[in-house]
Amino acid sequence: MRKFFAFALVAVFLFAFLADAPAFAAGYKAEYKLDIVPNLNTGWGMGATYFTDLIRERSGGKINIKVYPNAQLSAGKQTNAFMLLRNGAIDFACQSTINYSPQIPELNLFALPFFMSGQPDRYKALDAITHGKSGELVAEAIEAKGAKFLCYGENGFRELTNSKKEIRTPADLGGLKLRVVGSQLFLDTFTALGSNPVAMPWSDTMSSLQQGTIDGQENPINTFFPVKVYDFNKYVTNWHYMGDPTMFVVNPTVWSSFSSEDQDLILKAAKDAAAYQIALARVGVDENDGGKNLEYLKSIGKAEGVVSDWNAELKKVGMTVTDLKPEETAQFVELTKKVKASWTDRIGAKLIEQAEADMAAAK
Ligand code: X2X
Repeated sequence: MRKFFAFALVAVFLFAFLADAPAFAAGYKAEYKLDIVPNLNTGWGMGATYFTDLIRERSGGKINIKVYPNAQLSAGKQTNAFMLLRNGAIDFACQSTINYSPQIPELNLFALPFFMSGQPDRYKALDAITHGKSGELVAEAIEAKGAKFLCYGENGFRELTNSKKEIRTPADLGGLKLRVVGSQLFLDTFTALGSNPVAMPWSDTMSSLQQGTIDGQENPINTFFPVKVYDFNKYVTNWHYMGDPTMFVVNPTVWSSFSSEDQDLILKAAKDAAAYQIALARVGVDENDGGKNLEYLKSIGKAEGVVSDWNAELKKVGMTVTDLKPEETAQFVELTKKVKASWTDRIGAKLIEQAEADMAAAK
């Protein structure tokens, strides 16, 4: 009889443990929240969704993350999102360095005008930073402020659109009202170029373009195309003035709640999703990629519907596409030199020098 009770007791415990295994094992949440700024059909959104899909699949359904697009988790206030990640209102994020830059000044490095595109190959230059010592220094700065950093992804190089005229030189920008992200460096850059910048959340941009309260905006093509900027802006200038990487990050308390096997799984998924997001950001716009981004997307079964020539696509929807001559770009570079000088102390002279050394070594 005693034996029977002992056996029954063990059986009951075992059943309770197995039935409740995922939650019991580690006290995981039923669902985690992941923050992104644009909508789900942008490269940024597709990369973030792939991250959560890989984690769900590879954890056998144990770790579920929901992507919240359109800055819903920060009620549209995208430049406050870092505070929400830090205090745990947001568990995960795939965020642009621009949106966290008000709290983490080192992140302004990437937004220094013509910093990477001044190099012979802008993509090599960006990779040299994100894979180099300077990228590590930036990641340390992020962690010091209270986020677990996983890896860099990519929004893309940012191009300029407007409703008024073709932009070839700074003189063409005179007085144009351009929407920029709520970051001082952007206001400084666009003021230095002679335009009239207006800081505004991305979530308000499309309606402001429609109403004509602003004339233009700047974003990577695969972020502005899916929201049909071309309905209001007929001119696009490919000036590549800054490369905008994303960061896959986690709230540190959430991160430490995961077992070390699950941490490995999440980190690996972030790297795989970042590779996908980076390929989406580059395919059809990197004129020197020799087809390798499309090949990569094919290799992971994700090439369907991918645009392999963005300039052709932009023309198809009625946009006038302007690629700048070197002497035209040089005029923008000249006018923004003082912006770099005035931001050096805030970003850190050592960090900028390290980034320059990383880019030079990769040439
Ligand atoms: O607000 C923008 O321009 C966007 C969507 O690119 C960012 O979140 C930085």
